[in-house]
Amino acid sequence: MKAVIFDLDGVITDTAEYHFQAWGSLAAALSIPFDREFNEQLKGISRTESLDKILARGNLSDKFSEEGKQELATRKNTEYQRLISAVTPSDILPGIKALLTELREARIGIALASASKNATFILERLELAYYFDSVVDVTAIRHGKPDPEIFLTGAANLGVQPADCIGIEDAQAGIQAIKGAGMFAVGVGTPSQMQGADIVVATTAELSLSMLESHFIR
Ligand code: B16
Ligand code: MG
Repeated sequence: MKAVIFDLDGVITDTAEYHFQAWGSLAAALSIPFDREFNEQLKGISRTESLDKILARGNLSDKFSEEGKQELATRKNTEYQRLISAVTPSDILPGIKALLTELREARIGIALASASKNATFILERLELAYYFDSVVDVTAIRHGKPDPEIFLTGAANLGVQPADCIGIEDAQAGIQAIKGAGMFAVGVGTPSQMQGADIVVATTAELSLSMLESHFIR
């Protein structure tokens, strides 16, 4: 194992909850039903793809021009940025800071593969930017999760082979992307939400260097 490539939302910090709240406000304003089960489908996918799924659910896909959709996406992002502006290092999920410290000490590469255009801002708010050898620039990625491109780019940025990497994800689309990249996939959540993962942990508190090394198979 030469590198660990992390998802952000739902793995390093629970900004997944803020995405849920921000989309929930927009859906309510448009009278579109929105719940946690449906929200699972939005995890790991881009802002515009998320909006398309929400509008389709409300049968409103044809009601908005591209400009109108852009305006809705900006509205959601403004609310999301308001919520994440209050993020502090106390919002780092359990076990993550200790794992990052162990990985650095062991000189194992660390990359971030987040679909979020707000990822760098959030890492800075969490005071974790220092740990990352690479933060994949999502604006340069042509195909989002479940396509493996973002994880393959993370491995390339670190100069390691995909087979030597572990990817950690909380979304089904993310697990698919890790496996498509030929990496070992660690899922955070319930086994039913993490189909295809090589191992699943219920919470990030279970993650550590020794735990990852004991399960890792190339
Ligand atoms: P933004 P991840 C993803 O982050 C979220 O899971 C997903 O819900 C969100 O739509 C996407 O980022 C884009 O985020 O609107 O901030 O650009 O899980 O890949 O770290
Ligand atoms: Mg995620």
